[in-house]
Formats: sequence, C-alpha cells, structure tokens
Amino acid sequence: LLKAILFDLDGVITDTAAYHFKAWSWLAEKYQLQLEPDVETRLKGISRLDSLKIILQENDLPVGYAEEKMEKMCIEKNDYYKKLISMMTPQDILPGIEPFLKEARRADIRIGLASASQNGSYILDKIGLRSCFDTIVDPSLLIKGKPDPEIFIKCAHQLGVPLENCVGIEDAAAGVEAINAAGILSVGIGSDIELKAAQIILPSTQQLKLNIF
Ligand code: B16
Ligand code: MG
Repeated sequence: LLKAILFDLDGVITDTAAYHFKAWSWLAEKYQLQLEPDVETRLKGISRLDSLKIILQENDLPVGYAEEKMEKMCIEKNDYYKKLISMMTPQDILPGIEPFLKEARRADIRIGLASASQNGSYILDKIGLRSCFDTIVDPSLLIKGKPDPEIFIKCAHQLGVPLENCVGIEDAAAGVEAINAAGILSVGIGSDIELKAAQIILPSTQQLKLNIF
C-alpha cells in the first residue's frame, strides 16, 4: 500500500540542471578549468562539493586539493547559481507535477523531498510548492550522498512511513541506485538506457499518475 512519495528535485519537480551547468561553466572559466561535454548529466544528483571534486580530478588536479580553496569555490559557484534561480517562478514546474501532487494529497499520501540540493527549500518557495511537502531532508546533515540510500531512508523516517510503503522518484542513475538500495520502489524519469535499474521507467513527469504503482 502506497503511503508516501519521496521526490528528487532537480529533473523531477523542476529543471535546475541547466542552471547548475551554467554556474559550473562560469566557475570553470574563472579558474581556467576544462569541463567534459557530458558533465551536466554526470553531476546530476551529486552534491556540490563532490561535483567540484569530480571536475578537479578531470583537470588532473590532486585529490587533496586545498580544502579551503574548494570551500571558497563552492560558495562562489552557489552565489552565482542563486542569482540564476532567484528568477524561478511556478512556470518552472515540470509538466504533470502539480496534478500529481494534488492527486497524492487527495489520496492522503505523504510527500517528502529527498534532494541533494541545499537550495531545495528555497526553490520550492520560488516555484510555489513549499506547502505541498510534508518534509524536506536537510542534505547538509547526511553522512553520504546518493547513490547511498541514506537520504531516502531518512526522508521516509521523517514522514513516519515504512520503506515498503514508499515510492521514490528520480531522474539520475545515482538517485535510482540510492532508492533501490533503500529497498524502496524506484521510478526513473528519463532514458531507459541510463535508468535501466529503475523498477518503473517513465519518459517524462507527465506520465506520473497514482494508478501506475
Ligand atoms: P546545491 P537533486 C542535485 O539535485 C543536482 O542534481 C546536482 O547537480 C547538484 O550538485 C546537487 O543537487 C547539489 O545542489 O549546490 O544546490 O546544494 O537532483 O538531488 O535534486
Ligand atoms: Mg535529480
């Protein structure tokens, strides 16, 4: 019996990937770093610091790159990113999400946010969906990021719903892996090649309906 839906944010509720990519590109130019062409896809669901570490490694910079410098770079990237997302409005909600949230609400299903983004709550405010969510996991308190199941397990706990009564919705391979590892029913939004590990794959958020579970 379905009692809770655990949502990823970027790529499921709204498309912030393009803004993340713009902000990383700006930072890369500032520090004369190269970005691989597929970086936008590969950084999906990966935390800010881990994303920076991946970019640095691909530029052959030492793994132990000065911690303080990385922290400064993360702040700079986020300041730039926040300027971009400050313009977001309810028009940025992905198709089908609002009716799906309403359908879930009517069926008394609890709703949680399991996003790696520390800007999750701010973005939900901007797009007018904050009040639809019963809980938001604070990603700064996590020990491990996706693909570790911690974020989804925590989200279910915060809602007080057993894992077997939850479904998790993700657009990233690392996120689907995290949902599966938590023992939660996984729904992947996007390409069935990239998300082949998902138990249910839908081409877009438009197909989200309660009767598919
Ligand atoms: P922030 P999700 C993830 O969101 C993004 O996909 C990823 O690209 C980003 O680095 C991460 O959030 C952290 O975001 O810099 O805002 O804390 O897909 O887990 O909702
Ligand atoms: Mg995502």
